[in-house]
Amino acid sequence: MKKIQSVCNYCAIDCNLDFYVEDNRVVKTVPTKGYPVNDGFCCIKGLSLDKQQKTVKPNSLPKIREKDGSFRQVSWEEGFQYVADKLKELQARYGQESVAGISTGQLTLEEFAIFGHVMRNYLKANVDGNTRLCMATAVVAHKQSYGFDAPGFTLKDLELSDRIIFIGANPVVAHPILWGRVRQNQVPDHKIIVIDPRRSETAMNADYWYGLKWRSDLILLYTIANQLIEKDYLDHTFIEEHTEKFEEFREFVKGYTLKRSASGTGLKEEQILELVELIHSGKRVSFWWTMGVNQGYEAVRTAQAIINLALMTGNIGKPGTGANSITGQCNAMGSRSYSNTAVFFGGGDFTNPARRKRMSEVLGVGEEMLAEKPTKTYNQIIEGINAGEIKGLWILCTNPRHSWTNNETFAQAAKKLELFVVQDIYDTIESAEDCTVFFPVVPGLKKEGTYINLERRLSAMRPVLERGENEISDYEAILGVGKALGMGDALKVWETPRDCFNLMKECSRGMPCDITGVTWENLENSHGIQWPYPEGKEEENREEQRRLYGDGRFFTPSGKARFMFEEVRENPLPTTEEFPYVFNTGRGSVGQWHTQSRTKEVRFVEDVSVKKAYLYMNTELAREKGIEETDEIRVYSANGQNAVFAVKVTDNVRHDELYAPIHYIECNKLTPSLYDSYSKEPSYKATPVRFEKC
Ligand SMILES: Nc1nc2c(c(=O)[nH]1)N[C@H]1C(S)=C(S)[C@@H](COP(=O)(O)OP(=O)(O)OC[C@H]3O[C@@H](n4cnc5c(=O)[nH]c(N)nc54)[C@H](O)[C@@H]3O)O[C@H]1N2
Ligand SMILES: Nc1nc2c(c(=O)[nH]1)N[C@H]1C(S)=C(S)[C@@H](COP(=O)(O)OP(=O)(O)OC[C@H]3O[C@@H](n4cnc5c(=O)[nH]c(N)nc54)[C@H](O)[C@@H]3O)O[C@H]1N2
Ligand code: SF4
Ligand SMILES: [Mo]
Repeated sequence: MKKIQSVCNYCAIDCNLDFYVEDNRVVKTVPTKGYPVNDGFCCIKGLSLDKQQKTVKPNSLPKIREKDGSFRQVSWEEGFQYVADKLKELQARYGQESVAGISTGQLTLEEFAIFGHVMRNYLKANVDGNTRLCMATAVVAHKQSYGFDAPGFTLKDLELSDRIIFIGANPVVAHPILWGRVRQNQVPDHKIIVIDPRRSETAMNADYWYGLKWRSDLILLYTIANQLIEKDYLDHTFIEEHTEKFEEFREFVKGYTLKRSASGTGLKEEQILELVELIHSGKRVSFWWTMGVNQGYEAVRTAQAIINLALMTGNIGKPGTGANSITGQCNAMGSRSYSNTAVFFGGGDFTNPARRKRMSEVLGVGEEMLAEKPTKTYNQIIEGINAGEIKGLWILCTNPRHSWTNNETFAQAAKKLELFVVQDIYDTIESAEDCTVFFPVVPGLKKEGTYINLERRLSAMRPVLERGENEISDYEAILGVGKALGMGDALKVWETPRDCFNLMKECSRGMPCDITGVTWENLENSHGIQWPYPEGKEEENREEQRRLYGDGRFFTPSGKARFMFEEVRENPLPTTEEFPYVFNTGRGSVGQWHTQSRTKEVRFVEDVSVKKAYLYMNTELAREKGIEETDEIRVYSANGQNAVFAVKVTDNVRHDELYAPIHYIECNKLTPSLYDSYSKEPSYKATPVRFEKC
């Protein structure tokens, strides 16, 4: 029996697991003991990684759609050539930007890096990722406030904090191992505080729950700031030495009175004051936010309003503190720095001359081959397809027909494409229905590469199972198309994931996310390595759980963090008489993952999961409307669509709210085409709707 340590490629915790393998079968999965992230624990998804056996059938080959709609199976070489020729043909006919890609935060760092090289550098196409649906807000907030997309915390901070404040985050369901770390907190009199309109599973387990009105966090956070200033609950030294624009901020928040906040949030003035005192009485206050913040129309400013609170109270860079954005997908952090979409590999703007020069040296290509501007955003890509400007799309490791907001717009787009390549481990996903080419690739258990978790920790994915005939990885599929495109020398240093990793290391040299001290070999069977980890400074960075900003220096030109703020906007999509309820969406259970392509194969998850779309309705509302548990209702959205859901009755949602898990395609039929102004992340969590009993 062999033992192989690898990483779970579901959520951003990146638990490490020991797989015991016999006859090319996993016989036992044991969470790695001593691994600083999950030390001997993991959730049901990690334990069932080997249950995805129906993925790529042995001998699977690419499929190309014929004129009559049927599929023809072809060799990999033919598949690569077909896609390469078609991409070039479309660009020749309709222009360079007529082809696009949608990448992911769930592949290895090397896979989306090579995708960025082929698609963005060589073809000059637009490539966005599903991280736009998830982390784009945090990225923009970090860049503006700190000067670089660098979340500073380490998971250990959860154990050291005496005020753990979750804002729009439900780790009991979405990040169970992170919640486990909260449970290990031994600080006397520590308090867990949850801000969420819904009485989420985390709220149920907290000491304090603030059930504010949806989309009212910004008013609340500015009011808290104003109260902290009025009461002089500030860290003056930190503000003075390490921040910019505080005086403007002080003036700005004066308008955010308790009265205004109470009416805007629906909380009582005493509750807001209680929260202010909780923050002030904490010695190590940490704020943690996730999708309840990121997915809104003024999301970047909301995230920054959290950062502002940490800055003004000096709760940053010290143990147990921070304004900490929790990442969703296993390699979202990797894709943020190494996918070549918003910034160069390793960070830095596409227009920065010094960075361009350095990139061209490292990659061994002329500067003219490098991407020149950030990509068009996800919504622009889908709109571009529907407008007839984009004719070719290649998606990998994401299922937008289900997960994209207002998802019927994706269905329309898919039908318009002349080339639609879907690369996935299942050909049964909804997005593959209208594809013109399907590339079947192997799942994580059969490949190698690097992942970066939410606390900037790199970990090694190593092949657990051997591959069968014709089975290839995402990396090889992308490389294959690149070669068929005739990239020649531009790919010569990209032959294997290991080559790519070494390139990415060089790209990171001197950047905040410097990983030049990490080697492929040292990462294997290791405890993971957090960035930064520069060459020559390994000894200095020996500590296993490190945080940033301990010296109060940020990545802005002045080295100071910026207070970022803007007046609260009127809700562009408010409830109305016609659509009086708010449709909130999010994770449903620990066992279910997003669009369920993977987790529906796991027997013990599937056995206990609801088979059809459902939503939660408040007990009182159900009674008023004569609706009982399991009744079906038709929900009509302000986006013009409607869908049927079974009802679960609960006291944990507001009277004016319906909460739908995202694991059913009906959910995003109803969400709107509304985005944050800066990050372009969809506003998934508050759609005005009405309903009727079926
Ligand atoms: N089991 C499981 N785990 C997962 C995933 C999964 O699919 N399944 N997905 C992973 C991914 S990619 C991500 S991004 C994370 C997401 O992790 P989370 O963000 O924690 O999960 P969500 O359920 O999307 O949303 C969190 C909470 O935001 C609240 N919310 C809605 N509107 C508002 C608001 O206006 N203000 C506030 N303060 N809160 C609001 C919702 O009620 C919900 O409880 O989970 C990761 N983990
Ligand atoms: N209403 C609403 N919608 C949401 C959200 C919400 O909170 N509310 N959350 C959003 C968020 S945060 C996210 S992250 C997105 C997630 O949305 P998606 O990324 O679309 O969801 P997944 O189901 O994770 O899709 C991953 C796909 O990759 C495939 N796959 C798995 N492993 C591999 C591999 O090794 N190679 C390849 N090529 N394919 C593989 C899986 O089969 C699956 O089809 O959903 C977003 N949508
Ligand atoms: S899904 Fe997340 S918490 Fe669960 S085992 Fe995987 S990495 Fe760990
Ligand atoms: Mo996500």
